[in-house]
Amino acid sequence: MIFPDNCKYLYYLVIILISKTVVEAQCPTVCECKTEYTAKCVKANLKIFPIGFSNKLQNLDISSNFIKNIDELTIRRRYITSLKQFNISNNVLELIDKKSFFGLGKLEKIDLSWNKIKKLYPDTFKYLPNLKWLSLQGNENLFIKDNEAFLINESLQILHLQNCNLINISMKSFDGLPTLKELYLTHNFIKTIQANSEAALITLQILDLSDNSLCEIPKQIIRLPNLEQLDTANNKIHMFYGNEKCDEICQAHQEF
Ligand SMILES: *[C@@H]1O[C@H](CO)[C@@H](O)[C@H](O)[C@H]1NC(C)=O
Ligand SMILES: *[C@@H]1O[C@H](CO)[C@@H](O)[C@H](O)[C@H]1NC(C)=O
Ligand SMILES: CC(=O)N[C@H]1CO[C@H](CO)[C@@H](O)[C@@H]1O
Repeated sequence: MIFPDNCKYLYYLVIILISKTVVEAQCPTVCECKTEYTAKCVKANLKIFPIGFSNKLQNLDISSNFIKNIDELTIRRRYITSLKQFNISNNVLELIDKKSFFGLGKLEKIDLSWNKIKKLYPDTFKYLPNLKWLSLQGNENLFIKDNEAFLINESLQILHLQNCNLINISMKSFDGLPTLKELYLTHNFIKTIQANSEAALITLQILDLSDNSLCEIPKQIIRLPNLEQLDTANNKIHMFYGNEKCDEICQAHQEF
């Protein structure tokens, strides 16, 4: 008999079509998703966050768009809580809610560079046990409190704060980041570093202060117990405290 066989093929065809539709439906039309784990929605003229992602999504690149805020429900309503890497660089983000990233237990890397963020709640990244890398580079009006921790998280290792128009830096601002290993502060206008915390930055290994307006580096910085690399090129430094450790760790091209 021929009929049941045909029927079988038809059955498979229907299954294939359905599963194809389902897979495609898991990618917003403005994005490109090579697998259900990745979505690229780059330079797509987006003003609002697209919908229709796979809930298995791990890597979302939504850079170079015009998205203005990520509110409390933006991410949760899209069921993308499996995210590991999130790139929303080069947008016009002004506002990130205190709870925008809550529940993203797998998130490791967040690129928020080149946006218009002025204010961040210290708890914004607090409940992200796997967060290792964060960039806030190029947020030119970012306000960093100097008398308390500006961000709190116990896993963050690498923080980018280049090109943020920072004028002075206070060690206390970094009090809430007890595992920080690399801090990039290059291309700001930093004139002073306030050494007002004993606990801050003790795990720091790399500190890049190049291209700023520093006249001196406080001894508390030079003596940070784990510091391996300190870059102070292109500053106005004529005074180095704690010279004994300086030779070991300073890079060659600084001016004294
Ligand atoms: C995020 O996207 C920007 C612009 O497309 C790119 O330059 C940057 O390298 C990306 N960030 C990461 C962490 O991959
Ligand atoms: C910068 O320094 C000024 C004067 O020393 C101080 O009032 C201000 O709070 C400092 N700001 C930061 C962010 O450290
Ligand atoms: C200092 C602090 O509160 N850090 C938080 C960062 O991440 C860990 C893991 O989720 C939290 O337990 C901490 O409370």
